[in-house]
Parts: sequence; C-alpha cells; structure tokens
Amino acid sequence: MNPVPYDKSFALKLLFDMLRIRRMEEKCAELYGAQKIRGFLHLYIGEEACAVGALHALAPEDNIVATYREHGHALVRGVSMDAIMAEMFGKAAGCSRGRGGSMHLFNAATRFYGGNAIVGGGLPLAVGFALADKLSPKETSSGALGRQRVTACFFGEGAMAEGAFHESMNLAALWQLPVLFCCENNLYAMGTALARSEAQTDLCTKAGSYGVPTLKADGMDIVAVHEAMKLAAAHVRDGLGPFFLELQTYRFRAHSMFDPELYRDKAEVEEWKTRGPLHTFSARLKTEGKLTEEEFLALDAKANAEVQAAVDFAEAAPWESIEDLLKDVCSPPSPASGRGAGGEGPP
Ligand SMILES: Cc1ncc(C[n+]2csc(CCOP(=O)(O)OP(=O)(O)O)c2C)c(N)n1
Ligand SMILES: [Mg+2]
Repeated sequence: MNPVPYDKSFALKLLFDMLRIRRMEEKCAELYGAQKIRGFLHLYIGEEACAVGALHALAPEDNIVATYREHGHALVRGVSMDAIMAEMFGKAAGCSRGRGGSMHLFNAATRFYGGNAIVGGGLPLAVGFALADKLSPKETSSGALGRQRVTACFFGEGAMAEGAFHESMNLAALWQLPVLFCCENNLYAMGTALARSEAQTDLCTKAGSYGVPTLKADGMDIVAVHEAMKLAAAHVRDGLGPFFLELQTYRFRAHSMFDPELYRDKAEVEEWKTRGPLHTFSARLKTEGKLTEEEFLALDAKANAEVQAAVDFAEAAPWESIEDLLKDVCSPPSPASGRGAGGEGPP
C-alpha cells in the first residue's frame, strides 16, 4: 500500500474526525436503549471514512445535502456535537430546534441542508441548489455565469432505484449543473441487497448512462475517498458539469434500531469489519511513524470527552415551552374560526 500522502497534522485530523463520529454514535446507541433518544436512529458506524474523507475535500462555501444517516456529515461539516446531541434528545437547543431529530439535522450557517428522511429526497434539492448557483452571477468578473460552488449530495445506493435519481441526473447533465453526486454504496437498502432490486448493479454504468463522468473508490480507505473526492470536486468547481462518485462501503450496525438483520450473514459483517476505517487507518499511520499508541489514546479520550460534554449539554437543555409547541405548525384554516390549528390563521 502507498504511504499516506498527508502530513501528520492532516492525517490526525482525519483520524480524529472518524473517532468523533464513532464515539458519538456508540453513545447514541446506548442512549437509545435508555430511551433518551427516541424515534428513528440510523447509525453510520463502519462508513466514517466516506463522510470524513469526502467533506474534507470540500470548501466552506460548498453546499451539502445528505440522508437520514447523516450524523457524521453534520459533525464533520462543523455542526457542534452539542447541537447534534440536543437535536437527538428533541431539545429546543438542537440544530433543528428539536423538531427534526436524528434524521433531520440541519444547519444553514454551515450550508448543511439536511438530513432527509425520504430516500432520494435530497437529490432534487441538490440539483436545485446547483441550478441556483449556475444562474447566479459570479462575484468575479472573470468568466461565465455561475458561482464556483459545489453542491455535494450524499445518498445510498437504494436511492438509485428511485425516479428522483433519474430526474436529478438528467437535469444535472442536461443543464451541466455544478453538483457532485456521492453514492455511499453499502450494498443494502434496509434488508434488500443491491442485486435483488437492481437490474444494473454497476452503479457507475447506471449513472454514466446520462453522460456524467463517474469514479469508484474504496469507501473503507479514507485516503482513497479523499483523493477521489478532491478530483470530483475539482471537476465540478471548474464548471465541467456534474460528477458521480461511488464510495464502496459497509455499515457494521443494523439499518436502524429496529432491524433484526436476517438478510445478511454474520460472517459477512465480520469480514467487512476487518477493513474497518478506524483501525486500518490508524495501523497505517503507526507503521509510517505518524501515530503512536499514546497519541491514539489521547485522541480517543478527547473524542469521548466531547461526547460526554454533548450529552451533559443535551440533558441539561430545556424542553421547548408548551406555549411554543404550535409555532411553525401549519394546518388548513378551520371553517368555523377561519384560523389554523396554529391559531395564527393563514399567512
Ligand atoms: C421514498 C422512500 N421510500 C422508502 C423509504 C423507507 N426506507 C428508509 S431507508 C430505506 C433504504 C435506503 O437504502 P439506501 O439508500 O441504500 O441507504 P442506506 O440506508 O443503506 O444508507 C428505505 C427503503 C423511505 N424512507 N423513503
Ligand atoms: Mg444502502
């Protein structure tokens, strides 16, 4: 294997962000058992190299759109762990004011546009963002119309069976929009293996049918992800139109907290765990003299301390007041009062 092509400081940053996601989600699983976190919870454990490697290849002005398996993307993007944890608890201090929960993390300040519970739902949103950028005048006077911003859209391979995928690819390719489609192919859509639902299991062939350039990368290898994403982002940023990147990865945990996992062999899961991004990357860094065991333990302790502080913050945060519960809730006006359930009437 080639040496890690990053200096120690950047390599440790990548490792630390993967640790932050892992420790945060392990704690979320525990809190779910304790009924502190309720509703749906989809863990990203095993897939951390994808979000960390990919997001570190983007610029702060780029847009991100993700799925319901988005805790890691939000965290790496810069949404605070406190705000994420409070959102999981349903507290008003959460990044979506406690109204969204695990599947709907959102933070406009970091251009993190969700968190989307609808499979494939983020794809048309991303195309819309990219269209807006293409039609907006650049701040510089140097060239063609359009801001040089990338909209990166993360989705699972299951979304590629949705009509929204085809409509989004078509418009992005037709109008040459600055959108980076990033498919996290973890081989299963809930309990359905790719080959059980797709006639074309080569996802790059499928996406490539729209004339969009494609690339596959090993989603368990953070270096491969980061390098592929840099290339893809440069293509989009240079105004060369959309790009499709497939990250081949695997989730180590169940689809959500309600999944008995009858559709895959334990041996398969164990086999993939040997390729786990945290231990393979840290082993590589140790071999190359960029990481000592003491440094690893210190990073891990720092990640755990951040998680504990976030849990304390979420526990202590107040619930939304009862008077505010109907705020921002829309309903049709009732014929009797002419007012909606929100009590404020139609806008
Ligand atoms: C439009 C729609 N159909 C079905 C569902 C139910 N559902 C939730 S997750 C999921 C599987 C999606 O798998 P994939 O896109 O591969 O993402 P992964 O969960 O593997 O990250 C399904 C079918 C949904 N949320 N939205
Ligand atoms: Mg999947």
